[in-house]
Amino acid sequence: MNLSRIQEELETRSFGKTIFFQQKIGSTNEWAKKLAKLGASEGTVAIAKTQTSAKGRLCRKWISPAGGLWLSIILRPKLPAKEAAKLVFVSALAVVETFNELYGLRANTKWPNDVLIEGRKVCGILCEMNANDRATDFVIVGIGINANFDARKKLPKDLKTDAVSLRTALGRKIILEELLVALLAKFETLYQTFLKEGFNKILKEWKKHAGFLGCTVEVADQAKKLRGTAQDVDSEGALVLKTKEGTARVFVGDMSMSKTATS
Ligand code: BT5
Repeated sequence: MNLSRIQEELETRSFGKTIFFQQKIGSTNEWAKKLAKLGASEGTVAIAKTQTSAKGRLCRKWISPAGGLWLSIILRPKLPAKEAAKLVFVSALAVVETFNELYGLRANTKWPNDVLIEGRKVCGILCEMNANDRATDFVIVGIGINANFDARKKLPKDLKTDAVSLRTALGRKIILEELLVALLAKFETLYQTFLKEGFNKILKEWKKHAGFLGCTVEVADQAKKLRGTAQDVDSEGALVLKTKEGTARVFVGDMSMSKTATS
């Protein structure tokens, strides 16, 4: 990772003005949390070439071989926790728009925290925060992008059909520095829009890329599984599901496309 090239090319106000880089780290989110607690300013980025214990939601493993873009950004929005949680949508939209503008790729947002290319996961996002009902101290936005490796070779067997990398999708290697610069610029712009104009503007754009709306899906949280038609994602970020029993709003869970249609 050529940090001086990144600093030269970045035209952001705060995103990426300070970048910490390590060849190998446990998790960039954990690292960024420590930096935030030590007072790191908004926009500070922690990047690693590989991660040895990277996390997804619910402490699931995130596989992070060399060639990926594994980063965490520290944000300090003046928002209560409920609003700050919507940053996962802002970041997913930033990833999708960056892919489109840099590579002409059409990627999709998938509720709540994924970016897919042709139904396969190319990016996962993990937002963690130190916040309460009234205020947020910091949010760590962790973004993992499968970039310059062959997902079929570098990821475990069970992920081979569900995951994809940019290299495979584009048929060529990409320049990681170029991707990072474009992503930070896009994310900062959308973050400002979110703070100034509110969530609905972001959500409207996010939904334009949401390939699952109108489809039959299954949503599992820790307690139960629901099946129905994904009707909408509402202004709270909840998935609105039309089930046989009526309409359900789901705030947390894993969504998958159903193999069989609803009756
Ligand atoms: C996520 O969780 O998708 C959030 C992933 C966030 C990773 C970034 S990398 C930088 C930062 N530092 C961290 O420690 N984390 C963040 P979730 O929706 O729970 O999905 C996790 C699931 O995705 C796993 O259980 C696997 O099934 C699958 N998975 C793991 N590694 C993958 C990969 N490289 N590509 C595609 N899918 C993967």
